[in-house]
Amino acid sequence: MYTMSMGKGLNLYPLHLFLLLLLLLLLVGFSGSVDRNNFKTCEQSSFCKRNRALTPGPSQYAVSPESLLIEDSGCKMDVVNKKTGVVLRAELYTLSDNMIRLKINEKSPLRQRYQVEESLVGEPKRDKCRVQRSSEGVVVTTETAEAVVNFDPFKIDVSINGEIAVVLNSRGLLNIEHYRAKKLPVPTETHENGEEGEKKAEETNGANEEEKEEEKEEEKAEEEEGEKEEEGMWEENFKSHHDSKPYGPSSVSLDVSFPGVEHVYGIPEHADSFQLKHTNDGDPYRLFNLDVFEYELNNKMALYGSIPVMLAHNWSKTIGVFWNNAAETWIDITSSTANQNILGKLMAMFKSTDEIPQTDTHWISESGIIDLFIILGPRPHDVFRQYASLTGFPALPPYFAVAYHQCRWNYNDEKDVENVDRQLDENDLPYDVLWLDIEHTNGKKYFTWDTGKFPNPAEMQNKLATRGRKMVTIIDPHIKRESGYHIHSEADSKGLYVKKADGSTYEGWCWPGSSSWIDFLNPDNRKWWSEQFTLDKYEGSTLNLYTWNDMNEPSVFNGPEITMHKDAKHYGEWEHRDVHNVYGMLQHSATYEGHKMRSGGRERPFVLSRAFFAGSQRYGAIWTGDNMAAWDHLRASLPMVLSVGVAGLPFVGADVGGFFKDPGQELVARWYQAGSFYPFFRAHAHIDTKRREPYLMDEENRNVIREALRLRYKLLPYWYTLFYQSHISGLPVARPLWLEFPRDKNTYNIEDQMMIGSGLMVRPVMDEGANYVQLYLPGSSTLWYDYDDQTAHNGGRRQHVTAPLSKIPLFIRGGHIIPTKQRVRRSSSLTLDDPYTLLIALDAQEKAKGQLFVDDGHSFDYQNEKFLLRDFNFNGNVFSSKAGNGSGQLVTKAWVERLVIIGYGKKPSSVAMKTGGNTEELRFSYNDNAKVLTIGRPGVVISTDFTVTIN
Ligand code: MIG
Repeated sequence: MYTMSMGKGLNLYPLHLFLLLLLLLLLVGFSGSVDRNNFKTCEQSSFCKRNRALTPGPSQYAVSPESLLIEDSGCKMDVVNKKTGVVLRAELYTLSDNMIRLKINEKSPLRQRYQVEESLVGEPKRDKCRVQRSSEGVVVTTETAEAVVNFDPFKIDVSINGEIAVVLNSRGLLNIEHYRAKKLPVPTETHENGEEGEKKAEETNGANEEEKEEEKEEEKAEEEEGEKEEEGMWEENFKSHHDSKPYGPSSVSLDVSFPGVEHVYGIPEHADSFQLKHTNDGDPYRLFNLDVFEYELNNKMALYGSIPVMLAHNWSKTIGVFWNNAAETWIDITSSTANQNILGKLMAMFKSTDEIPQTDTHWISESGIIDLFIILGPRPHDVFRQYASLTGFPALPPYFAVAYHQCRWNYNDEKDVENVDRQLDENDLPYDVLWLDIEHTNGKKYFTWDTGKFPNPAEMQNKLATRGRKMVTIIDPHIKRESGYHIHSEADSKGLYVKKADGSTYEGWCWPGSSSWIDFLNPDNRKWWSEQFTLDKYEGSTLNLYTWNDMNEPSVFNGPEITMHKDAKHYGEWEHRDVHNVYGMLQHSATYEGHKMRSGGRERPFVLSRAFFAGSQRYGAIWTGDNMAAWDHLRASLPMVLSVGVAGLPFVGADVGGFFKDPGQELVARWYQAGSFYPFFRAHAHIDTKRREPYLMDEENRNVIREALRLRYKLLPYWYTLFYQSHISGLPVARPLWLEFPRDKNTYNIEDQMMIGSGLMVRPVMDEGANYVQLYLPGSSTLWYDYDDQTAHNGGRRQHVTAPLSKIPLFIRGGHIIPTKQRVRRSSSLTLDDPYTLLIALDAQEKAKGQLFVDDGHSFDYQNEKFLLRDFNFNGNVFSSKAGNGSGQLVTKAWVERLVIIGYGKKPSSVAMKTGGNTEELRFSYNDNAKVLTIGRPGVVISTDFTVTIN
């Protein structure tokens, strides 16, 4: 990736070019896969090393009882480190809808600690509770939840409905490295220090002789108590990079245990299994947004995005924890057996009553405060709603964004764009969006065009728009430092850039050469950024042009770990260290606001970001970055998509086809089949790869891809409805099986199958040469129908499915109604008025339910009730379509073409439709083998209430 685009539009001086080449060689190495040496291990990150070295045992922290302050919604108390005397302030609040928030900060820190607000939609709503002193501590109770605080040692047990769910600090790993004054080496000539020296000495421990003696003694005492200064506390080096750490050590850490839980999920982003693994045999999971070249699979190394959310699931409940901290974070996971005495209630659930499993986690962040949300469910659906109430419900994407995206680094010029567009059409391959990567710009100056290649960008967009199509351009956060580049001139003169530790402008290398980075932490800067998207400012843009924010970890080619120096300074004097993991989300949010702004708040944005954090779901989609055209990367995409989804961000996908390297045709075809079930469905490829647009495949593979695309397009009404449901419920769109079958233990470690909403289950073929799959049909009382031939299967068992190249193993869940549009056109917006076919899959009781959301597909008008929410219901022999709860009004021509009732037992004698006062006979056909009843042409507009009775 780094080696290739050299010379393509990089205007560099020879010396710079030489240096950059050298750097790139260093970065890439010769290995052709991730260079682990570029990234820190826990051992190389001093705060991680120090905290990981803590030994479990009773906590050295205790609450001072007289400090307890009782409030309506919780309590506050001082927590004292018994060894050092440092005093912390803990606040424990109950929040509405079954959540508890624990904040721990230093009581009077030398320097303020960063408190992350960017992730939250507002101050979380507190709930009233009962707070009572007990002999051991204090008990906070709501109707459903209870937090028992033990004063000495400090420890908190949280339970839901009488069942213990989360235990904090039971292993005594709470640790706050308080801000302290730096100890100067004992000066030899105290009084001859310059003014500065004296000042500093005063600030630390005083400068006179007596105090010096005291100081020495204190030091000695501290050392004995394990408070001695270690290497890496006051400065740290990594490879050739220096971190000046002017404020010294500042880490926070806490252990969080889940009694009765063996399965934990979440904390994306890692190229690893969906079910989280133990970390005893290597490093902890790391959360630190990084641009990792050729990332490795089965690895807990950090990647582009971070969501510090973990779900703990077992047969009886699902619990979430959200560690609201934006600094570099490491998470250890181990297991143990729980103390049976406190867990009496849990015992019954486990067969052998002697051993209760427990998952222990340890969270370590470099700076900031402990701000922990305990999300008490107890059902999976509750957890998603609760988490979204804190960090925001996912944005409702425009309809086109849910369709298929055609991307490549790069489509070279207007001719190329026209050609790709035409060939897709000629081959009957539907698509909605064509993407332009960095080469479309003039010298990697975002918001500009290479006018040689793109002389008429607006015209190009307008042409595509005649077929309902959109375009996307890439806009990265690094700004080329070139005089005369309007974005740079303004940013520079207005002081919008991130600063270095010494206050000067931060500079680094990225695609354009020497660059600076917009400081998105400053709300004014974000507003300025948003304004750059208005049509008059962004030349050559139209309302059909959308945005891709790449490299926003941020990626800095010559920075430590390819990112920004931690001692760089942001708005409010915060160090980059404090805010690293929210940086990318803030660019995402400012771009999102820019899209809103350019249409006067009418049109819904579409922005893809590579970096993300808790809250990114409010701004659009993310993708899993630079994967590889290899079968194992195809397989890895499912657990990655699921992990991001369960962390509250539903709009996610992986590069279809694989970014690096050239895939064989079978891999491309199978990847399209899997990708057509990613919530975000985009093909993408590295600039050095051969062209691989679907029309370039041989006939067999081309047909397979066409069918996968057509299936996505037919199912768009269902997908779009799922995104709407996600928008109001926080639920992911692509779901792990256990989310739908929380009590089916066989589902807990399945990661090669996904539920799409609650009605479809897919198990893509992801092995070379495979012509069958083994899959699990969950739910012992659930009926499943093969999507292609409607054969019925009982759940609660494994199933062999024959899967030649043309087959995607896909099942409809009995009891669910799937709205589809069977006519596929060139792009999704051309299908607006097309009729619906409802797939009605019956459960064992011959019942089924479903929903459909319809609006204009692009504006915010749905917020003014301009939308339809249809409730579909089938009960024995009557189907009904009614306005659902909260449905508004929408004028639409789209009508109902067909009802397909799957699993219907016998041929009927007649079928009648009733709408208003009218009754009318409907045509039907019945397939006795497949047990499918197809009812033709109800013909009513979708907004009409009607019933169909089968006799
Ligand atoms: O350092 O813009 O992940 O999708 O094609 C590489 C060029 C920069 C990385 C993105 C990739 C994109 C590429 N970018």
